[in-house]
Amino acid sequence: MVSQKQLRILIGFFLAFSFILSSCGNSADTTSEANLQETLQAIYAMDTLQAIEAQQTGQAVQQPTEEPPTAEPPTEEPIVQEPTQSDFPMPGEPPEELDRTLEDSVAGYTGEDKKATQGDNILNNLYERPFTSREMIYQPDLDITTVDFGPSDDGFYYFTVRLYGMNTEGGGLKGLYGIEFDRTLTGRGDLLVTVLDPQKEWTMDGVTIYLDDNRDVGGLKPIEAEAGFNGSGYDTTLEMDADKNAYARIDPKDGNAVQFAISFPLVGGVDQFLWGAWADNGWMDPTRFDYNDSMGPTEAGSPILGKYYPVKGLYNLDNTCRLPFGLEQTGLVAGMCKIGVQKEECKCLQWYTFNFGSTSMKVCIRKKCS
Ligand SMILES: [Ca+2]
Ligand SMILES: [Ca+2]
Ligand SMILES: [Ca+2]
Repeated sequence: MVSQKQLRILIGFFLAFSFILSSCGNSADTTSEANLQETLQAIYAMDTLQAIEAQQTGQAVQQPTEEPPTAEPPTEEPIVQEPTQSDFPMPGEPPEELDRTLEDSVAGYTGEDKKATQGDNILNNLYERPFTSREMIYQPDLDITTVDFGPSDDGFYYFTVRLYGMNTEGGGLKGLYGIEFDRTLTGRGDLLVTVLDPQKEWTMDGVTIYLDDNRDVGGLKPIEAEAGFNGSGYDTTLEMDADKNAYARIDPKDGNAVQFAISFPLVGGVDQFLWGAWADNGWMDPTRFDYNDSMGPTEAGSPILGKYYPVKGLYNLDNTCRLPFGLEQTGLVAGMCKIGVQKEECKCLQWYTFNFGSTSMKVCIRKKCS
C-alpha cells in the first residue's frame, strides 16, 4: 500500500507537472480545458487525502479508549480487617440440662372464644392478648406457652420461646420475638434482644439489641402503669462484636419455637438477673417500653371479659413475668414471677468462668436443688 506521505508527494508532483504544462502555452494538441480538468482532479485528490487525514485524526483522539489498560498497578489502599460474623463464636445446641422453664398463660385454650381467662394485667405490664384489635382474632404464633432457659459452657445463654402454633396466614412465626433482662433487679428492663423473621440456622440477621441509655424504660415506677409518661424507652441499639452478640433461629426440633443464643458478655459482668419473653405483632416499638406507660386500660382494652373487653389499642401481644437467674425467686422484685416460686435450696455443682477482654465472669451452669 502507498503510504500517506508517498501519496502526498505524488499528488504534489502531479500538481506541479500540471501547472508547468498549463503555463507552457504552446500545447497545440492539449486544450486548456483538459488542463483545467486535470488540475481539478488533483485538487479533489488532495481534498480526499485531507479528509482521510482528518478522519484518522478523529480516530486517533478516540483511540485511547480502545487501547489495552495500562499495566500500572492499582493504587493500594490499606485493607482494614473488620471482624465479620464468621469470626465470632457461633452458638451450638442449648444445654440438655435447663436452668428453668417458664410457663406462661395460654390464651390458645380459649382462643376460639375470642378471649383469655388469665395472665393479662396491664397495670402490671403483664400481657396475654395474642388477639387482633376489636375483632379478637386469635394469633397462635404470638401466644407464648413456655420458655426454656439455660446457660452453656460455650459462653451463651440459651432461650427457647415456644408458641402455641404458627401464623394462621402462611405459617411461620411472623411476630417480633424478644428476651428482656432486668440486671439491676429493680423491675426496670435494661437490655432487650429481639428477632424478626427468625431463620432455620443460627444467624444475627434480624436480631437487634436494645439498650436504654437514659434509664427511663418503665418510667418512674417500672412495671407499674403510668399512662401518659412520655419517655424514650429503649433508645439505643448496640452493634454486635466478637464478644457482645446474639443469635436467633427457629428451633430445629419445633417449628413453633424461636431460640435465642445470647453471649455472656452481652448480658454483662453480672451473675444475677431477671429475664422474661415477648411476642409482639402490634406496636413492635421498644421506644414505648413499658407499654403500660404509653396507654391505659380504657384505650388499650382487655382480652378478659369485663369492663375493658375487648382488646383495642394494645393488641397482638404476649409476654411473660420474669424469672430470676443467680438469685432466689422471692417474687418481691417488680416483674418477677410470683407463680412457681422456688422454695427449695439450690447449690451450684458446676461453675463456668468466662473471660472477655480484661473482664471475667463466673456463671453457674449446673445446679442441684433440694
Ligand atoms: Ca403472657
Ligand atoms: Ca401466652
Ligand atoms: Ca411505669
